[in-house]
Amino acid sequence: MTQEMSRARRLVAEAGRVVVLSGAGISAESGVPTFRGEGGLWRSYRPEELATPEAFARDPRLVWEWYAWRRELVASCIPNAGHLALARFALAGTPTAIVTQNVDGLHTRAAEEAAGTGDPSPALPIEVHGAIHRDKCSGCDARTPALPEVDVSSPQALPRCAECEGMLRPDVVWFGEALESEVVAHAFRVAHEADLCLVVGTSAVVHPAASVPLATLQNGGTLVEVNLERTPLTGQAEVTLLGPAGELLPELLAG
Ligand code: BJW
Ligand code: ZN
Repeated sequence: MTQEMSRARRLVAEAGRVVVLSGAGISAESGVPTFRGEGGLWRSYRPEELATPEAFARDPRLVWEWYAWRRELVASCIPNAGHLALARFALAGTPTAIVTQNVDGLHTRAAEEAAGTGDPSPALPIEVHGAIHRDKCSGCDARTPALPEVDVSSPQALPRCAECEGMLRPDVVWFGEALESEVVAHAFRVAHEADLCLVVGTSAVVHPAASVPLATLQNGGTLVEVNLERTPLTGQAEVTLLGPAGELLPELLAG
């Protein structure tokens, strides 16, 4: 075991309350592409073409096509050893909150798998950027489970709300949109209460999510980071473990 890993394990063991901030990197080993960097989702699509309300207003068919592709991709993926290690840790005793920027639902599936027939709720994530498996009406904001299939053959065929006929869209947070105020307040509250923030697989450039670890720091807590590379938070982390989350998290969190 490396010295860094021993130090990080000691910080975890001594923590009274833990908050986790996860990003796309934790799901990379499940086969979900990340957003930025090598093989990132947006290498072939510019974010402003797809993940903004303006893009949806301009070309809803293109945006739906991208999300339909991602829904199908995510449905074929399963939680990896990193998701499961976090879920088992959250269920094991130390009060832990998992804040995720991911919309893929893999933390939830890991919580259910780890809990078996027990209660998964201590390991259920706070999803600050929404969920890809839900739709939201752009007219009345009603949320519904995602339709099994979206007909993207023409703008006229795109799904509409059963209540108000408004355009349905994926229930995710696009650039320039406000995060749900209660959800974001919950994320900052648990980060403020934690004495250790474990930051996993995020480039830490998208705000306000990237500021969640700062709430732990401001209250005297410490950061441990797990990533393939350094990020804007690395300078403030007590320990940065460089490597794949699916390998490092089981070693870090095993009792
Ligand atoms: C591994 C690994 C392995 C790989 N193991 N590691 C302050 C300063 C500057 C700008 C702003 C600011 N505050 C707000 C803004 C504007 C903007 C913003 O942050 N812009 C910056 C990019 C400059 N923020 C917003 O617009 C937000 N809204 C807002 O602020 O509203 C204000 C408002 C108030 C009132 C009224 C109206 C408005 C909204 C942000 C929404 C972000 N949405 C997306 C899309 C979600 C839907 C979808 O999935 O389609 O969220 S963008 C995308 O980025 C997605 C992600 O959740 C998010 C973060 O990405 P993440 O997870 O970090 O992924 P990557 O790819 O960047 O990084 C992966 C990392 O993993 C890398 O570091 C790898 O090394 C690592 N890795 N494999 C371990 N195996
Ligand atoms: Zn509606």
